[in-house]
Amino acid sequence: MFKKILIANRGEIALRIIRACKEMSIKSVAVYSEADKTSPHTKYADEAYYIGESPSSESYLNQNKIIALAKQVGADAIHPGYGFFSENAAFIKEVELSGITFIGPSSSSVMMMGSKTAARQLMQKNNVSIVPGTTSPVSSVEEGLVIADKIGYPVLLKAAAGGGGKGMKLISSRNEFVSSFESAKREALKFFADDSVYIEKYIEDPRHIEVQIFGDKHGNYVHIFERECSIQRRHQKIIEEAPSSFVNDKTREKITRAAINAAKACGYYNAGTIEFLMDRNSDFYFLEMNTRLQVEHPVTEMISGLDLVKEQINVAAGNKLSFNQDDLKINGHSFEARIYAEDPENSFLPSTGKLLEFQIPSGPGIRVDAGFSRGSLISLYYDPLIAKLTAWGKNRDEALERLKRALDEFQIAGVTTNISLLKEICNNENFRKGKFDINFIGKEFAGGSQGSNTTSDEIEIAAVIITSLLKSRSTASEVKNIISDNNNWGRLRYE
Ligand code: MV4
Repeated sequence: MFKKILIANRGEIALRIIRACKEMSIKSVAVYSEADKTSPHTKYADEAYYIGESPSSESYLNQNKIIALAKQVGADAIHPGYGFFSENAAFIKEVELSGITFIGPSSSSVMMMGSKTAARQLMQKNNVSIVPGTTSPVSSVEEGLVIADKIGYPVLLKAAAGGGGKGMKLISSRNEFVSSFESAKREALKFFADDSVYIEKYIEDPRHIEVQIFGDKHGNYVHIFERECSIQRRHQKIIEEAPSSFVNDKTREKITRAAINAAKACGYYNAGTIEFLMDRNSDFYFLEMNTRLQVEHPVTEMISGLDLVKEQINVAAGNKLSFNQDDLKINGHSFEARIYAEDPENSFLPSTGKLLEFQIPSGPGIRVDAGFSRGSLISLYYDPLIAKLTAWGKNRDEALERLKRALDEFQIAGVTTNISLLKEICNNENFRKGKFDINFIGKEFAGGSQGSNTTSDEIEIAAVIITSLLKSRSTASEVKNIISDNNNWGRLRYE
Protein backbone atom coordinates (compact mmCIF):
# COMPACT_ATOMS: atom_id res chain seq x y z
CA MET A 1 0.00 0.00 0.00
CA PHE A 2 1.08 3.59 -0.59
CA LYS A 3 2.89 5.36 2.24
CA LYS A 4 2.25 8.93 1.12
CA ILE A 5 -0.27 10.51 -1.25
CA LEU A 6 -0.04 14.00 -2.70
CA ILE A 7 -3.45 15.59 -3.23
CA ALA A 8 -3.38 17.85 -6.28
CA ASN A 9 -6.56 19.72 -5.40
CA ARG A 10 -8.22 22.01 -2.87
CA GLY A 11 -11.50 22.55 -1.04
CA GLU A 12 -13.95 19.86 -0.03
CA ILE A 13 -12.56 17.17 -2.32
CA ALA A 14 -9.02 17.60 -0.97
CA LEU A 15 -10.42 17.14 2.54
CA ARG A 16 -12.41 14.12 1.42
CA ILE A 17 -9.22 12.48 0.14
CA ILE A 18 -7.22 13.41 3.26
CA ARG A 19 -9.92 11.70 5.35
CA ALA A 20 -9.57 8.49 3.34
CA CYS A 21 -5.77 8.64 3.73
CA LYS A 22 -6.10 9.00 7.51
CA GLU A 23 -8.38 5.97 7.75
CA MET A 24 -5.87 3.95 5.73
CA SER A 25 -2.81 5.16 7.70
CA ILE A 26 -1.37 6.80 4.61
CA LYS A 27 0.43 10.15 4.98
CA SER A 28 -1.33 12.98 3.13
CA VAL A 29 0.38 15.88 1.40
CA ALA A 30 -1.62 19.01 0.58
CA VAL A 31 -0.66 21.70 -1.89
CA TYR A 32 -2.04 25.21 -1.54
CA SER A 33 -2.12 28.56 -3.28
CA GLU A 34 -1.84 32.03 -1.80
CA ALA A 35 -5.63 32.22 -1.34
CA ASP A 36 -5.67 28.83 0.45
CA LYS A 37 -2.92 29.47 3.01
CA THR A 38 -5.30 28.93 5.91
CA SER A 39 -7.86 26.67 4.22
CA PRO A 40 -8.96 23.49 6.00
CA HIS A 41 -7.28 21.19 3.46
CA THR A 42 -3.98 22.96 4.13
CA LYS A 43 -4.38 22.50 7.88
CA TYR A 44 -5.68 18.93 8.02
CA ALA A 45 -3.08 17.25 5.79
CA ASP A 46 0.02 15.75 7.41
CA GLU A 47 2.19 18.00 5.26
CA ALA A 48 1.32 21.07 3.18
CA TYR A 49 3.32 22.95 0.57
CA TYR A 50 2.81 26.36 -0.98
CA ILE A 51 2.77 26.07 -4.79
CA GLY A 52 2.03 29.57 -6.06
CA GLU A 53 -0.23 32.55 -6.49
CA SER A 54 -4.02 32.35 -6.29
CA PRO A 55 -4.89 31.92 -9.98
CA SER A 56 -5.15 28.19 -10.69
CA SER A 57 -2.85 28.57 -13.68
CA GLU A 58 -0.08 29.60 -11.29
CA SER A 59 -0.76 26.99 -8.61
CA TYR A 60 -3.15 24.03 -8.93
CA LEU A 61 -2.50 23.83 -12.68
CA ASN A 62 1.28 24.02 -12.48
CA GLN A 63 2.03 20.51 -13.74
CA ASN A 64 5.82 20.57 -13.42
CA LYS A 65 5.76 22.02 -9.94
CA ILE A 66 3.28 19.47 -8.64
CA ILE A 67 5.08 16.44 -10.08
CA ALA A 68 8.47 17.73 -8.91
CA LEU A 69 7.05 18.31 -5.43
CA ALA A 70 5.59 14.80 -5.30
CA LYS A 71 9.04 13.37 -6.05
CA GLN A 72 10.75 15.70 -3.62
CA VAL A 73 8.50 14.79 -0.67
CA GLY A 74 8.57 11.08 -1.47
CA ALA A 75 4.90 10.67 -2.38
CA ASP A 76 4.23 7.34 -4.10
CA ALA A 77 0.88 8.42 -5.54
CA ILE A 78 -1.05 11.51 -6.64
CA HIS A 79 -4.80 11.90 -6.24
CA PRO A 80 -6.19 14.57 -8.60
CA GLY A 81 -9.70 14.93 -7.14
CA TYR A 82 -12.06 16.36 -9.77
CA GLY A 83 -11.45 19.30 -12.12
CA PHE A 84 -7.86 20.57 -12.45
CA PHE A 85 -5.66 17.68 -13.69
CA SER A 86 -8.14 14.85 -13.13
CA GLU A 87 -8.93 14.29 -16.82
CA ASN A 88 -5.76 15.72 -18.33
CA ALA A 89 -4.17 12.85 -20.29
CA ALA A 90 -0.87 14.74 -20.72
CA PHE A 91 -0.56 15.23 -16.95
CA ILE A 92 -1.44 11.59 -16.26
CA LYS A 93 1.15 10.46 -18.82
CA GLU A 94 3.83 12.55 -17.08
CA VAL A 95 2.89 11.05 -13.72
CA GLU A 96 3.04 7.54 -15.20
CA LEU A 97 6.51 8.26 -16.66
CA SER A 98 7.73 9.64 -13.32
CA GLY A 99 7.11 6.32 -11.58
CA ILE A 100 4.48 7.82 -9.30
CA THR A 101 1.03 6.16 -9.34
CA PHE A 102 -1.88 8.24 -10.60
CA ILE A 103 -4.98 7.47 -8.55
CA GLY A 104 -7.38 7.20 -11.46
CA PRO A 105 -7.53 5.65 -14.92
CA SER A 106 -4.65 5.24 -17.38
CA SER A 107 -3.71 8.16 -19.62
CA SER A 108 -4.80 6.09 -22.62
CA SER A 109 -8.35 5.53 -21.28
CA VAL A 110 -8.64 9.25 -20.58
CA MET A 111 -7.33 10.11 -24.04
CA MET A 112 -9.78 7.70 -25.73
CA MET A 113 -12.77 9.10 -23.89
CA GLY A 114 -11.59 12.69 -24.33
CA SER A 115 -12.45 12.55 -28.01
CA LYS A 116 -16.24 12.44 -28.09
CA THR A 117 -16.31 11.08 -31.64
CA ALA A 118 -13.74 8.35 -30.87
CA ALA A 119 -15.80 7.47 -27.78
CA ARG A 120 -18.96 7.21 -29.91
CA GLN A 121 -17.17 4.90 -32.35
CA LEU A 122 -15.95 2.74 -29.50
CA MET A 123 -19.43 2.52 -27.97
CA GLN A 124 -21.04 1.63 -31.28
CA LYS A 125 -18.52 -1.16 -31.77
CA ASN A 126 -19.30 -2.50 -28.29
CA ASN A 127 -23.09 -2.45 -28.55
CA VAL A 128 -23.65 0.51 -26.26
CA SER A 129 -26.43 2.59 -27.81
CA ILE A 130 -25.41 6.11 -28.81
CA VAL A 131 -27.56 9.07 -29.86
CA PRO A 132 -28.19 8.81 -33.63
CA GLY A 133 -25.70 10.97 -35.52
CA THR A 134 -22.15 10.97 -36.83
CA THR A 135 -19.25 9.12 -35.22
CA SER A 136 -16.63 11.25 -36.97
CA PRO A 137 -16.26 15.00 -37.31
CA VAL A 138 -18.21 16.54 -40.17
CA SER A 139 -15.78 17.59 -42.89
CA SER A 140 -17.75 20.35 -44.60
CA VAL A 141 -20.90 22.40 -44.28
CA GLU A 142 -22.31 20.64 -47.38
CA GLU A 143 -21.75 17.20 -45.87
CA GLY A 144 -23.24 18.43 -42.60
CA LEU A 145 -26.41 19.63 -44.34
CA VAL A 146 -26.95 16.27 -46.03
CA ILE A 147 -26.54 14.43 -42.71
CA ALA A 148 -28.77 16.84 -40.75
CA ASP A 149 -31.49 16.59 -43.41
CA LYS A 150 -31.34 12.83 -43.13
CA ILE A 151 -31.46 12.77 -39.29
CA GLY A 152 -34.25 15.35 -39.25
CA TYR A 153 -34.35 18.59 -37.24
CA PRO A 154 -33.75 19.60 -34.54
CA VAL A 155 -30.12 18.47 -34.44
CA LEU A 156 -27.24 19.36 -32.14
CA LEU A 157 -23.73 20.30 -33.18
CA LYS A 158 -21.14 19.30 -30.60
CA ALA A 159 -17.39 19.82 -30.37
CA ALA A 160 -15.47 16.56 -30.90
CA ALA A 161 -12.89 17.66 -28.34
CA GLY A 162 -15.56 19.13 -26.07
CA GLY A 163 -17.84 17.84 -23.35
CA GLY A 164 -19.98 19.12 -20.56
CA GLY A 165 -22.21 21.13 -22.88
CA LYS A 166 -19.68 23.79 -23.85
CA GLY A 167 -19.83 24.89 -27.48
CA MET A 168 -23.04 22.94 -28.18
CA LYS A 169 -25.36 24.42 -30.85
CA LEU A 170 -29.02 23.55 -31.34
CA ILE A 171 -30.24 23.76 -34.93
CA SER A 172 -34.04 23.81 -35.22
CA SER A 173 -34.36 24.01 -38.97
CA ARG A 174 -32.42 23.72 -42.23
CA ASN A 175 -32.05 27.48 -42.77
CA GLU A 176 -30.08 27.85 -39.51
CA PHE A 177 -27.54 25.21 -40.45
CA VAL A 178 -24.85 27.20 -42.25
CA SER A 179 -24.48 30.01 -39.72
CA SER A 180 -24.70 27.64 -36.71
CA PHE A 181 -22.13 25.30 -38.24
CA GLU A 182 -19.67 28.15 -38.66
CA SER A 183 -20.21 29.51 -35.18
CA ALA A 184 -19.97 26.01 -33.62
CA LYS A 185 -16.58 25.56 -35.31
CA ARG A 186 -15.39 28.96 -34.10
CA GLU A 187 -16.42 28.16 -30.53
CA ALA A 188 -14.89 24.68 -30.63
CA LEU A 189 -11.60 26.22 -31.76
CA LYS A 190 -11.76 28.86 -29.04
CA PHE A 191 -12.62 26.49 -26.16
CA PHE A 192 -10.85 23.29 -27.16
CA ALA A 193 -8.18 24.36 -29.68
CA ASP A 194 -9.79 21.96 -32.17
CA ASP A 195 -12.57 23.03 -34.54
CA SER A 196 -13.93 19.52 -35.23
CA VAL A 197 -17.67 19.24 -34.70
CA TYR A 198 -20.11 16.35 -35.12
CA ILE A 199 -23.89 16.01 -35.35
CA GLU A 200 -26.40 14.32 -33.07
CA LYS A 201 -30.15 14.05 -33.19
CA TYR A 202 -31.59 16.31 -30.49
CA ILE A 203 -33.27 14.28 -27.76
CA GLU A 204 -36.15 16.29 -26.36
CA ASP A 205 -36.78 16.61 -22.61
CA PRO A 206 -34.59 13.68 -21.53
CA ARG A 207 -33.31 12.86 -18.09
CA HIS A 208 -29.61 12.80 -17.30
CA ILE A 209 -28.78 9.47 -15.71
CA GLU A 210 -25.25 8.33 -15.00
CA VAL A 211 -23.86 4.99 -13.86
CA GLN A 212 -20.99 4.70 -11.39
CA ILE A 213 -18.56 2.02 -12.46
CA PHE A 214 -15.35 0.72 -10.93
CA GLY A 215 -12.60 -1.38 -12.41
CA ASP A 216 -9.37 -2.80 -11.03
CA LYS A 217 -6.09 -3.49 -12.85
CA HIS A 218 -6.96 -7.20 -13.15
CA GLY A 219 -9.90 -6.77 -15.50
CA ASN A 220 -12.67 -6.95 -12.86
CA TYR A 221 -15.60 -4.56 -13.20
CA VAL A 222 -18.62 -3.63 -11.11
CA HIS A 223 -21.28 -0.96 -11.36
CA ILE A 224 -22.50 0.86 -8.26
CA PHE A 225 -25.96 1.72 -9.61
CA GLU A 226 -27.11 4.98 -11.15
CA ARG A 227 -27.45 8.62 -10.15
CA GLU A 228 -30.17 10.96 -11.34
CA CYS A 229 -28.57 14.30 -12.28
CA SER A 230 -31.33 16.07 -14.21
CA ILE A 231 -31.70 18.95 -11.76
CA GLN A 232 -29.16 21.38 -13.16
CA ARG A 233 -28.92 24.90 -14.49
CA ARG A 234 -26.70 25.72 -17.45
CA HIS A 235 -24.85 22.41 -17.03
CA GLN A 236 -24.16 23.06 -13.39
CA LYS A 237 -25.73 20.30 -11.30
CA ILE A 238 -27.75 21.45 -8.30
CA ILE A 239 -29.40 18.36 -6.77
CA GLU A 240 -28.51 14.75 -7.49
CA GLU A 241 -30.04 11.57 -6.16
CA ALA A 242 -29.47 7.84 -6.07
CA PRO A 243 -31.17 5.73 -7.17
CA SER A 244 -33.19 7.47 -9.89
CA SER A 245 -36.92 7.31 -9.12
CA PHE A 246 -37.51 6.90 -12.86
CA VAL A 247 -35.37 3.78 -13.34
CA ASN A 248 -37.06 0.44 -12.65
CA ASP A 249 -35.25 -2.85 -12.06
CA LYS A 250 -35.44 -3.89 -15.69
CA THR A 251 -34.07 -0.58 -16.99
CA ARG A 252 -31.38 -0.61 -14.30
CA GLU A 253 -30.30 -4.05 -15.43
CA LYS A 254 -29.92 -2.78 -19.01
CA ILE A 255 -28.25 0.55 -18.33
CA THR A 256 -25.73 -0.81 -15.85
CA ARG A 257 -24.79 -3.59 -18.27
CA ALA A 258 -24.24 -0.96 -21.00
CA ALA A 259 -22.07 1.05 -18.59
CA ILE A 260 -19.86 -1.92 -17.78
CA ASN A 261 -19.48 -2.64 -21.50
CA ALA A 262 -18.44 0.99 -22.02
CA ALA A 263 -15.79 0.73 -19.29
CA LYS A 264 -14.46 -2.55 -20.65
CA ALA A 265 -14.27 -1.08 -24.16
CA CYS A 266 -11.53 1.35 -23.12
CA GLY A 267 -9.68 -0.95 -20.72
CA TYR A 268 -10.77 1.26 -17.87
CA TYR A 269 -9.65 0.97 -14.29
CA ASN A 270 -10.47 3.00 -11.12
CA ALA A 271 -13.69 5.02 -10.61
CA GLY A 272 -15.58 6.25 -13.65
CA THR A 273 -19.00 7.44 -14.69
CA ILE A 274 -20.93 6.73 -17.85
CA GLU A 275 -23.43 9.47 -18.69
CA PHE A 276 -26.65 8.70 -20.52
CA LEU A 277 -29.67 10.59 -21.75
CA MET A 278 -32.90 8.71 -21.04
CA ASP A 279 -36.13 9.49 -22.87
CA ARG A 280 -39.76 9.08 -21.75
CA ASN A 281 -39.76 5.45 -22.93
CA SER A 282 -36.73 4.67 -20.77
CA ASP A 283 -34.61 4.25 -23.89
CA PHE A 284 -31.13 5.50 -23.12
CA TYR A 285 -28.18 6.76 -25.11
CA PHE A 286 -24.50 7.04 -24.21
CA LEU A 287 -23.49 10.69 -23.88
CA GLU A 288 -19.94 10.70 -22.59
CA MET A 289 -17.70 9.14 -19.98
CA ASN A 290 -16.33 11.04 -17.03
CA THR A 291 -12.94 9.56 -16.26
CA ARG A 292 -12.74 10.78 -12.67
CA LEU A 293 -14.30 10.66 -9.23
CA GLN A 294 -17.37 12.88 -9.45
CA VAL A 295 -18.54 15.70 -7.24
CA GLU A 296 -21.76 13.78 -6.54
CA HIS A 297 -20.10 10.49 -5.47
CA PRO A 298 -21.47 10.79 -1.89
CA VAL A 299 -25.02 9.78 -2.92
CA THR A 300 -23.58 6.54 -4.28
CA GLU A 301 -21.63 6.03 -1.05
CA MET A 302 -24.79 6.58 1.00
CA ILE A 303 -26.86 3.93 -0.80
CA SER A 304 -24.05 1.38 -1.21
CA GLY A 305 -22.22 1.73 2.11
CA LEU A 306 -18.93 1.92 0.20
CA ASP A 307 -16.08 4.40 0.52
CA LEU A 308 -15.27 5.21 -3.09
CA VAL A 309 -12.09 7.13 -2.34
CA LYS A 310 -10.62 4.31 -0.26
CA GLU A 311 -11.53 1.92 -3.07
CA GLN A 312 -9.82 4.22 -5.60
CA ILE A 313 -6.65 4.05 -3.52
CA ASN A 314 -6.99 0.29 -3.12
CA VAL A 315 -7.24 -0.47 -6.85
CA ALA A 316 -4.61 2.16 -7.78
CA ALA A 317 -2.19 0.24 -5.55
CA GLY A 318 -2.81 -2.81 -7.75
CA ASN A 319 -5.16 -4.70 -5.45
CA LYS A 320 -8.28 -6.44 -6.66
CA LEU A 321 -11.64 -4.77 -6.09
CA SER A 322 -12.52 -5.40 -2.45
CA PHE A 323 -16.08 -6.48 -3.37
CA ASN A 324 -17.90 -8.05 -6.28
CA GLN A 325 -21.23 -7.28 -7.91
CA ASP A 326 -23.18 -9.76 -5.78
CA ASP A 327 -22.03 -7.97 -2.62
CA LEU A 328 -23.77 -4.77 -3.73
CA LYS A 329 -27.35 -3.83 -3.01
CA ILE A 330 -29.19 -0.51 -3.01
CA ASN A 331 -29.92 0.49 0.58
CA GLY A 332 -32.44 3.34 0.85
CA HIS A 333 -32.25 6.62 -1.02
CA SER A 334 -29.95 9.64 -1.02
CA PHE A 335 -29.95 13.27 -2.21
CA GLU A 336 -27.07 15.68 -2.58
CA ALA A 337 -27.72 19.43 -2.62
CA ARG A 338 -24.88 21.64 -3.75
CA ILE A 339 -24.50 24.84 -1.75
CA TYR A 340 -23.06 27.47 -4.05
CA ALA A 341 -21.84 30.98 -3.24
CA GLU A 342 -24.08 32.65 -5.78
CA ASP A 343 -27.15 34.83 -5.86
CA PRO A 344 -30.22 33.13 -7.40
CA GLU A 345 -32.04 36.47 -7.35
CA ASN A 346 -29.30 38.28 -9.21
CA SER A 347 -28.63 36.18 -12.32
CA PHE A 348 -26.78 33.63 -10.17
CA LEU A 349 -23.74 35.88 -10.03
CA PRO A 350 -21.01 34.38 -7.85
CA SER A 351 -20.94 35.95 -4.40
CA THR A 352 -17.63 36.59 -2.69
CA GLY A 353 -16.68 37.51 0.84
CA LYS A 354 -15.84 36.18 4.28
CA LEU A 355 -17.90 33.39 5.86
CA LEU A 356 -18.92 35.36 8.93
CA GLU A 357 -21.21 32.54 10.04
CA PHE A 358 -20.94 28.94 8.95
CA GLN A 359 -23.05 26.48 10.92
CA ILE A 360 -23.47 23.13 9.26
CA PRO A 361 -26.39 20.76 9.83
CA SER A 362 -26.06 17.32 11.40
CA GLY A 363 -28.28 14.62 12.86
CA PRO A 364 -29.66 11.35 11.47
CA GLY A 365 -28.83 10.63 7.85
CA ILE A 366 -26.94 13.87 7.21
CA ARG A 367 -23.46 14.29 5.79
CA VAL A 368 -21.74 17.57 4.92
CA ASP A 369 -18.62 17.84 2.77
CA ALA A 370 -17.29 21.38 3.04
CA GLY A 371 -13.93 22.86 2.22
CA PHE A 372 -14.44 25.97 4.29
CA SER A 373 -15.01 26.98 7.89
CA ARG A 374 -16.09 30.15 9.66
CA GLY A 375 -13.76 32.98 8.66
CA SER A 376 -12.85 31.42 5.30
CA LEU A 377 -12.73 33.76 2.33
CA ILE A 378 -14.77 32.81 -0.73
CA SER A 379 -12.94 34.26 -3.73
CA LEU A 380 -13.52 34.37 -7.46
CA TYR A 381 -10.42 32.33 -8.15
CA TYR A 382 -12.03 28.91 -7.82
CA ASP A 383 -15.38 27.29 -8.31
CA PRO A 384 -18.27 28.62 -6.19
CA LEU A 385 -19.13 25.35 -4.40
CA ILE A 386 -19.12 25.98 -0.63
CA ALA A 387 -20.45 22.65 0.57
CA LYS A 388 -22.26 19.49 -0.42
CA LEU A 389 -25.17 18.48 1.77
CA THR A 390 -26.04 14.79 1.45
CA ALA A 391 -29.08 13.20 3.06
CA TRP A 392 -29.91 9.52 3.41
CA GLY A 393 -33.26 7.93 4.23
CA LYS A 394 -34.80 4.47 4.09
CA ASN A 395 -36.83 5.68 1.10
CA ARG A 396 -37.07 8.79 -1.14
CA ASP A 397 -39.59 10.56 1.06
CA GLU A 398 -37.54 10.19 4.22
CA ALA A 399 -34.35 11.29 2.44
CA LEU A 400 -36.14 14.36 1.09
CA GLU A 401 -37.59 15.28 4.50
CA ARG A 402 -34.11 15.03 5.99
CA LEU A 403 -32.65 17.13 3.19
CA LYS A 404 -35.21 19.86 3.83
CA ARG A 405 -34.67 19.74 7.57
CA ALA A 406 -30.91 20.00 7.11
CA LEU A 407 -31.23 22.92 4.66
CA ASP A 408 -33.15 24.74 7.40
CA GLU A 409 -30.30 24.10 9.85
CA PHE A 410 -27.63 25.58 7.59
CA GLN A 411 -26.58 29.06 8.70
CA ILE A 412 -24.30 30.95 6.40
CA ALA A 413 -23.57 34.67 6.54
CA GLY A 414 -21.12 36.83 4.68
CA VAL A 415 -21.85 35.50 1.21
CA THR A 416 -25.13 34.94 -0.60
CA THR A 417 -25.95 31.29 -1.25
CA ASN A 418 -28.45 29.32 -3.31
CA ILE A 419 -30.02 27.70 -0.20
CA SER A 420 -33.35 29.48 -0.78
CA LEU A 421 -33.53 27.99 -4.29
CA LEU A 422 -32.64 24.52 -2.96
CA LYS A 423 -35.52 24.76 -0.48
CA GLU A 424 -37.90 25.85 -3.25
CA ILE A 425 -36.87 22.84 -5.33
CA CYS A 426 -37.45 20.48 -2.37
CA ASN A 427 -40.95 21.91 -1.95
CA ASN A 428 -41.79 21.76 -5.65
CA GLU A 429 -44.62 19.33 -6.29
CA ASN A 430 -43.18 17.93 -9.51
CA PHE A 431 -39.80 17.44 -7.88
CA ARG A 432 -41.41 15.63 -4.95
CA LYS A 433 -43.27 13.36 -7.35
CA GLY A 434 -40.14 12.67 -9.38
CA LYS A 435 -41.71 14.29 -12.43
CA PHE A 436 -38.87 16.21 -14.05
CA ASP A 437 -36.29 16.21 -16.82
CA ILE A 438 -33.18 18.25 -17.67
CA ASN A 439 -35.34 21.34 -18.31
CA PHE A 440 -36.86 21.33 -14.81
CA ILE A 441 -35.08 24.44 -13.50
CA GLY A 442 -35.71 26.36 -16.74
CA LYS A 443 -39.40 25.44 -16.69
CA GLU A 444 -40.22 25.73 -12.99
CA PHE A 445 -37.98 28.61 -12.03
CA ALA A 446 -38.25 30.80 -15.12
CA GLY A 447 -38.00 34.49 -14.25
CA GLY A 448 -37.92 35.07 -10.47
CA SER A 449 -34.87 33.26 -9.21
CA GLN A 450 -33.92 32.00 -12.66
CA GLY A 451 -31.15 33.96 -14.36
CA SER A 452 -31.82 35.25 -17.84
CA ASN A 453 -31.29 32.58 -20.45
CA THR A 454 -30.21 35.13 -22.99
CA THR A 455 -27.16 36.18 -20.97
CA SER A 456 -24.13 34.74 -22.67
CA ASP A 457 -21.29 33.28 -20.63
CA GLU A 458 -19.12 36.19 -21.72
CA ILE A 459 -21.56 38.74 -20.32
CA GLU A 460 -21.93 36.73 -17.14
CA ILE A 461 -18.17 36.58 -16.70
CA ALA A 462 -17.78 40.29 -17.46
CA ALA A 463 -20.43 41.05 -14.84
CA VAL A 464 -18.54 38.97 -12.28
CA ILE A 465 -15.33 40.79 -12.99
CA ILE A 466 -16.93 44.22 -12.76
CA THR A 467 -18.71 43.28 -9.55
CA SER A 468 -15.48 42.11 -7.98
CA LEU A 469 -13.68 45.21 -9.17
CA LEU A 470 -16.21 47.48 -7.51
CA LYS A 471 -16.23 45.48 -4.29
CA SER A 472 -12.54 44.85 -3.82
CA ARG A 473 -10.89 47.82 -5.52
CA SER A 474 -8.54 45.26 -7.00
CA THR A 475 -5.34 46.42 -8.62
CA ALA A 476 -5.03 46.15 -12.38
CA SER A 477 -2.80 43.10 -12.10
CA GLU A 478 -5.25 41.33 -9.80
CA VAL A 479 -8.05 41.97 -12.25
CA LYS A 480 -5.82 40.63 -15.01
CA ASN A 481 -5.33 37.45 -13.02
CA ILE A 482 -9.06 37.07 -12.47
CA ILE A 483 -9.75 37.54 -16.17
CA SER A 484 -7.04 35.16 -17.32
CA ASP A 485 -8.21 32.63 -14.78
CA ASN A 486 -11.76 32.68 -16.07
CA ASN A 487 -11.07 29.92 -18.55
CA ASN A 488 -10.52 27.60 -15.69
CA TRP A 489 -13.28 29.11 -13.62
CA GLY A 490 -15.70 28.41 -16.45
CA ARG A 491 -14.56 24.83 -16.79
CA LEU A 492 -14.94 24.15 -13.09
CA ARG A 493 -18.48 25.45 -13.14
CA TYR A 494 -19.32 22.82 -15.69
CA GLU A 495 -18.10 20.04 -13.43
C1 MV4 B 1 -27.69 16.36 -25.66
C2 MV4 B 1 -29.00 16.80 -25.33
C3 MV4 B 1 -30.01 16.43 -26.15
N1 MV4 B 1 -29.78 15.67 -27.25
N2 MV4 B 1 -27.51 15.59 -26.74
C4 MV4 B 1 -25.36 18.79 -22.28
C5 MV4 B 1 -24.10 18.43 -21.61
C6 MV4 B 1 -23.41 17.48 -22.48
N3 MV4 B 1 -22.75 16.45 -21.71
C7 MV4 B 1 -24.44 16.94 -23.38
N4 MV4 B 1 -25.63 17.73 -23.17
C8 MV4 B 1 -26.78 17.45 -23.84
N5 MV4 B 1 -26.63 16.67 -24.92
C9 MV4 B 1 -28.53 15.29 -27.52
N6 MV4 B 1 -28.30 14.55 -28.61
C10 MV4 B 1 -29.15 17.59 -24.22
C11 MV4 B 1 -28.04 17.93 -23.45
C12 MV4 B 1 -28.29 18.74 -22.31
C13 MV4 B 1 -28.14 18.24 -21.02
C14 MV4 B 1 -27.69 16.95 -20.79
C15 MV4 B 1 -27.53 16.48 -19.52
C16 MV4 B 1 -27.87 17.28 -18.44
C17 MV4 B 1 -28.31 18.54 -18.65
C18 MV4 B 1 -28.45 19.05 -19.92
C19 MV4 B 1 -28.91 20.35 -20.12
C20 MV4 B 1 -29.05 20.83 -21.38
C21 MV4 B 1 -28.73 20.04 -22.48
